Amino acid sequence: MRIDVVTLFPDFIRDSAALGVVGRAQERGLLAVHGWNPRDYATDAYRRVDDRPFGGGPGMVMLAEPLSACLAAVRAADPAAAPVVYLSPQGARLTQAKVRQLAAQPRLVLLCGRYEGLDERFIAREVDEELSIGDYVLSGGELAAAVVIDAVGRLQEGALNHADSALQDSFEDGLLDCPHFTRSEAEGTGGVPAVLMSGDHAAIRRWRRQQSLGRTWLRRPDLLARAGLDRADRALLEQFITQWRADHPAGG
Ligand code: 9WO
Repeated sequence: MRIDVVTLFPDFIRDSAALGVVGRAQERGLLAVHGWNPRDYATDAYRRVDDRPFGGGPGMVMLAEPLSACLAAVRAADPAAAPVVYLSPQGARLTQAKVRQLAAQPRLVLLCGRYEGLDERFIAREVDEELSIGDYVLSGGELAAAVVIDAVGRLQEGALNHADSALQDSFEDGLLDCPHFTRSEAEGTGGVPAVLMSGDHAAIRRWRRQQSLGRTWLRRPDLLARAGLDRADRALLEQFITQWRADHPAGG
């Protein structure tokens, strides 16, 4: 997969996409991330990429012309069609389902705004989809683009080693992850659930599933409503809830 990012800070995008699993995906030739600076496509002597907003008020708006010229160069670099995504707080919320959909594309173009954002006419003309990573305001779209690149990049076939297979991910089945434990010199095995040291792999699988269900019930009941649990899941969750209520008496 090829991801092109239109940004005033291409170095940040390149640097963040060079780390960890996503960096390894690039080294393996599974993913190519390219940064493009609209400033390189500004035509005036000052290489302006922004101007004052119509209607007045504080701040600046990114000019359509350098963005259009930059995007034309991005499109000319590869013949494959690419959806154009603008990262902004006004977008639809990014979900794991949307990440999977984007990860299946051969190409993707991400637009990063700065200042107060992009000229609306450029958005209307060129943007296929506006996406938000959460309900907060950043100083620009780059961190959001880095999030998309990370989430999409790690899903490229062959990017993950067996150990961190995407099938084991929190959210792949609509539930939160179970707790994890490893060796501690200072604490020994204190506080580690006994089942994890039992060697009974069926029991361990059941415990982990129950913890996923229970934690989703406690922390994200909104997810649970849409998870579609079978009889076995419902029984595990009921048992978790009974235990939790016994451990947390009301008013105690
Ligand atoms: C800045 C600003 C300043 C004064 C009054 C209103 C204002 N709005 C903004 C603003 O929304 N700036 C954005 C900064 C313009 C587009 C790029 N920026 C951005 C993207 N901030 N946060 C994101 C973002 C992207 C995806 N998901 C979450 C947040």
